Amino acid sequence: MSRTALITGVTGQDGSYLSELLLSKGYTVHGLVRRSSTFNTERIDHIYQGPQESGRSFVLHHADLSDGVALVNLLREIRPDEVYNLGAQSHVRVSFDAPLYTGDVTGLGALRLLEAIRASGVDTRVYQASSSEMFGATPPPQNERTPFHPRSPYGVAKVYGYWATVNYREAYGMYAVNGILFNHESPRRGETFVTRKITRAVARIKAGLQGELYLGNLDAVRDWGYAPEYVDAMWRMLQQDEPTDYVVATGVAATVRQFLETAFGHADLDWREYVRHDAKYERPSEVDALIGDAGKAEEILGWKPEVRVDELARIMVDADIRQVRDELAGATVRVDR
Ligand code: NDP
Ligand code: GDR
Repeated sequence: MSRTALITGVTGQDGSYLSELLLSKGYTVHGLVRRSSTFNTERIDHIYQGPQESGRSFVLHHADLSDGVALVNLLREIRPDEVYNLGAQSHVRVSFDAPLYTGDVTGLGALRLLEAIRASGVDTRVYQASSSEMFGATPPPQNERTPFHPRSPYGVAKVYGYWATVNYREAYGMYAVNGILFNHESPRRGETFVTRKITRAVARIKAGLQGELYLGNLDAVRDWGYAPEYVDAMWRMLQQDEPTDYVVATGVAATVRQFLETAFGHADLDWREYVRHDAKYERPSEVDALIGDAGKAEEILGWKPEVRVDELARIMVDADIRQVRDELAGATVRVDR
């Protein structure tokens, strides 16, 4: 029997890769899309199936993590075997500008979904997209036993979602797990996260479309992995006999400056000629260093990362150079529906 999954945040970076993975495994995938005045399905347009098609395996629904009743109704209608909660206001800097909204969607949203599962009585497994940002000020290496010390409204909200997930597991015996994922990137990464901001700038500078790149703190250390590999870890977490929480990371550290060096170097450019500082991109409280220890995921899930930061930077630069080339050639065509 084909299995059914519900993904919140299906239009995001991870939602798009996870949809592809689950479809390739024969799942019927339902995605929660929030209403927008512009198209927000660019990352999943290539797998979109219109409402007129029969026997669809990829189905989108309008709903929102702020609407608990809609979540209950959706769960009753779909009755998924697995639920992946990837929806969030996921930008750390923005969370300082919109702290209550971030708390509502990223924190309470996780609880709304858990409570909707309980209230609907649907027997399902649930994955919560927890984050290394929860470790915040606690020094690396970080693993499942590392204490949390979040440094942003986003990190605080994710800690709330984390504990809500643990609580529903303990209180109601739900198969509910936290994937504590360290930064993971790809050509589909949002353009305002630092890696993509850099690789997109490299491509645009190379094409003569941009002269400068404004950034904040270049000393931050991150453990950057490759998103398609990380969604595979999410799926594995829901296939075990017992629910438990996992760190997912590469264990390899790099500063933003090192990422700049690799990305610009790959296009034969010297980043020092183009990068300028703007304090606007700094955070009121910064997370200095995140480096994960994913030993538990390797041991229990058999999960191991392949792509490390330098290769990741090259993959992203190459993809952005292709994209800029296509844009310049006028090849970006949106099919209306
Ligand atoms: P993205 O920002 O790319 O995607 C976030 C998704 O959440 C989008 O589909 C967005 O919709 C949706 N969303 C935003 N607000 C709401 C809302 N009110 N109701 C329903 N959906 C909403 O994030 P990623 O794909 O990078 O990350 C996926 C999840 O994993 C997030 O929860 C993130 O916080 C977490 N995470 C990410 C890490 C990373 O390095 N990428 C690391 C650790 C955790 P729209 O497209 O309309 O904006
Ligand atoms: P992060 O990712 O905050 O780790 O959260 P981001 O790419 O935004 O920042 C990484 C580091 O780069 C520094 N930085 C800048 N960041 C941005 N966005 N823009 C800049 O111009 C810039 N200049 C320097 C930041 O200060 C920071 O230290 C991501 C998100 O995907 C979260 O949702 C996820 O939970 C965590 O990763 C793990």
